Amino acid sequence: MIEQFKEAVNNGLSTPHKNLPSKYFYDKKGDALFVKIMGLPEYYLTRAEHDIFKNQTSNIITSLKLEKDTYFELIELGAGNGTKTKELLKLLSKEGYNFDYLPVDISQNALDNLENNLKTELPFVSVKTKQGDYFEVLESLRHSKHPKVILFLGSNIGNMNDAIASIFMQNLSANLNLGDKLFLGVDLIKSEDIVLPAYNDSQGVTAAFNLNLLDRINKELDADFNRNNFIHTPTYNEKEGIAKSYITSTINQDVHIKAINKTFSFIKNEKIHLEISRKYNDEILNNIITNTQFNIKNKLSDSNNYFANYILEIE
Ligand code: AVJ
Repeated sequence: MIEQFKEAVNNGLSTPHKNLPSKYFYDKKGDALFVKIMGLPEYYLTRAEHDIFKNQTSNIITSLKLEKDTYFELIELGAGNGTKTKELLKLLSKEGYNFDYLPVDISQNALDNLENNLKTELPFVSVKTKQGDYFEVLESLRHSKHPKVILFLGSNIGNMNDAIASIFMQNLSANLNLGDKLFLGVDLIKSEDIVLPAYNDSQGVTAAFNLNLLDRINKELDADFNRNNFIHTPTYNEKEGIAKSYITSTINQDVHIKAINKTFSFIKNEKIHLEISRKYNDEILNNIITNTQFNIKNKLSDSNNYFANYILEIE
């Protein structure tokens, strides 16, 4: 883990266009900052998807073509705290559907918290947590032959560029059987005045979330980044539909990273690219699933048409 982190930081800071991968945002501090982001007035994504789960719950069940007397596995990739999913679990359980809920996460701690919460809030739902890498878990479930519904929510796919997202969809498709469904949450392409503030909030929480990666490098790789010499400078291009986050060096400076045994120089106004947040439409999603067995069957949107949950089926 630390070796991978070291290599990613070294590679990312050794290229002419410096970059650091956003997957390393999520240490303890980063997790807490992301929870704060989800509650920000500017961060519409979480509310929009929750709107769909809360106000169109039976529509979700109908679109997934679930049947009460056919057992299925409801598998959630990257389960988080389950706020949205609980709306669906509540109705499925109330209406007597026959299913297990299988939240998959890399963090056992996140799974334990979710399991305990569900035990008290939805005691009649059968929960089987699966700790591990998404594809390891899917591979292990592959031979069960029970119908599967995969939930991949929260625009988590947005952090992948299109090439990586299509490989991800190919892997997912290869681990599923005919008739299995994917319920995919994506943020929709819309104007800059709505998207950019979601990544540049007035309280500076997103700035802190990005700059926390420098603190993490300081802590884990024994470096001397001074975060006061960097600012958060996100962009959004409506035409391509991608928000990008950068941090920009405000001065000429050198940073030494002991664990890598190397000094990195930054010139004034030089940017480090940290994250992409891809926004979608039908065409982009169709491109990404080209080499898979998935087909788009349906699409549910929130009342503002900011966010969508697509239903894809293996055909
Ligand atoms: C967790 C990938 C959905 O890109 O919107 C939030 C992460 N980054 N604010 C997103 C994030 C900055 C978020 N996802």
